[in-house]
Amino acid sequence: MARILITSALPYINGIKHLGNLVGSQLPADLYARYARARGHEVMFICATDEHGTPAEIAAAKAGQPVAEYCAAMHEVQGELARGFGLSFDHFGRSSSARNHALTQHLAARLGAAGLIEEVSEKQVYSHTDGRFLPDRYIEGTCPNCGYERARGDQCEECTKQLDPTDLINPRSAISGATDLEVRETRHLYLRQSKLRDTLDQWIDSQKGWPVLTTSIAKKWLHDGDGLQDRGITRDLDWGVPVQFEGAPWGGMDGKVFYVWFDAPIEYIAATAEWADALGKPDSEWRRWWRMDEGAEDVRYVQFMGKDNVPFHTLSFPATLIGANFDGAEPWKMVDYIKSFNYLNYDGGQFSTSLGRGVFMDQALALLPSDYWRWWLLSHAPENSDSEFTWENFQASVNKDLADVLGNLVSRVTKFCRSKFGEMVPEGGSYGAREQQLIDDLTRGLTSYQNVMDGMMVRRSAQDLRALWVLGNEYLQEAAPWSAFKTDPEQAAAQIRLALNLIRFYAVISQPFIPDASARIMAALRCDDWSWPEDMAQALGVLPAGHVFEVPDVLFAKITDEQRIEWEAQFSGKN
Ligand code: B3M
Ligand code: ZN
Repeated sequence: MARILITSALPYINGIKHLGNLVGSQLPADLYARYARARGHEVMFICATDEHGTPAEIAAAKAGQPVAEYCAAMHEVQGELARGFGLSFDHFGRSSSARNHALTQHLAARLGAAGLIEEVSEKQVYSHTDGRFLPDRYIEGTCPNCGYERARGDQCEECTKQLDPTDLINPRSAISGATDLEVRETRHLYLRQSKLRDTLDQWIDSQKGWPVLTTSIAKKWLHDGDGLQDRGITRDLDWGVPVQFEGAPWGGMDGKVFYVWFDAPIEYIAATAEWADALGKPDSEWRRWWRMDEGAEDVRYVQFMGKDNVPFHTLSFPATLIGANFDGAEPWKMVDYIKSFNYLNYDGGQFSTSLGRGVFMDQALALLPSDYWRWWLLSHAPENSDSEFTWENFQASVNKDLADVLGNLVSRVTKFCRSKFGEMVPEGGSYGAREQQLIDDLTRGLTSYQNVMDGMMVRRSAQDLRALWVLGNEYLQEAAPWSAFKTDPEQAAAQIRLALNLIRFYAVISQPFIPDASARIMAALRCDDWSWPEDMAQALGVLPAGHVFEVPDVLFAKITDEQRIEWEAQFSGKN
């Protein structure tokens, strides 16, 4: 048994997320968390809403609400949707929490003490039309690195380069489109990341087996051009963690807040403290996950995120933690493995919040149970390249994998048993060579499934799981208890006893992917033995002869052509 700390990138507070956001971090993180728990590991799975920065302010203004109220309400909405999708966070925190304010200020002060903070008088873009400074994302323009015309002031989505707003060519306000921008002088704190370049480089080199997508992005920003740039970590905004606080090693920073990307990853730690607070646990309980000197040496820390978030997690956040430990007094737990994802596209284009194109989390749950979406999204996760959602593909995958392969097996076996033996695991007969072969095949298949799940290979895991379901179907096809029953009812009884146990086995191993369906199967089987199969023959004997069950309702309804056509039109973003 190991201790595994899992964080998902924090969804921005400014609206309901689409399925592309979900599959890029929260959902695969949940898959891994559920699996790790099922294998008996001690897991801490943390997520939170990322609530600071201009996007929150703008969204609140649009909604006509004070920003704090807007964030509180939207946090509830996002939390409810997360529950709807079965995301099993140990805590879903808020980056605006008192814990995060305190920890962000503390770490900034430590960086100051380390000589890693510089006060810089810098030029900021002020918009006359909007009557405010325009930080980061609220300036758009052409990327100086790749020429992409809709790059944001903090990062180019196209080439992932981190930018400063004043780097943009032909800048305009993303709020109003105004181009009457003026550059004004203002003082800010900079994190001197460049001083940590060699340390970060060595740290990345010492990581074993990171995905190429992760290391290539990190290495690019360490070595390209002038190498790692110092970054402004404060902004002229009202909403956020105040830069001026009691005991701050700097003065004259009133009215400024920390940059959202400085405080957001710190919330991974703060949210764990929020978890302890919510349960009335002492600080030592969260610190044993995060402090190497207080129990975290044996923790394995895994982060999940979309590729655009990788530079912040391989460079900026590690720089904060390494810098804060300059004198060896605060050894914070650093990430051990970063699982990053490409983008999910929607039917020949991109998901678009502004155009209402694609399926958003609330809409998805209104259409179909969450397991349908979980299964499709995870089995088509954009791992090695971008992937694409189409309704045709979704329909095929739900109807074939879930309804035909798994659902049909469950229904056929339980109904047949009810009609011939009653709702009770039948006794009599014995297992022969075909059953032994099934056990051997399942043993091999399970080992492979476990290996790819351990390695967080999401698509391969879905394939392996499906292959295990197929083995059961093949067995039933060949054994054909429905015909065996006519000539040899004892034989059929043994086959059905095995098949009922097989269904329980499937519920247990499928739970990380489709938790609701698994729970329904287990409830119908009147079984609460969720123990992970260690020995296949034993796992297929958990339900003894005489054990009473019920035939479950239809597990997965097929998606009809009419539904598919209707949904295609509904979500095209054209109306
Ligand atoms: N809020 C994700 C995004 O919207 C960003 C992640 C923060 S993780 C600390 O790009
Ligand atoms: Zn670019």
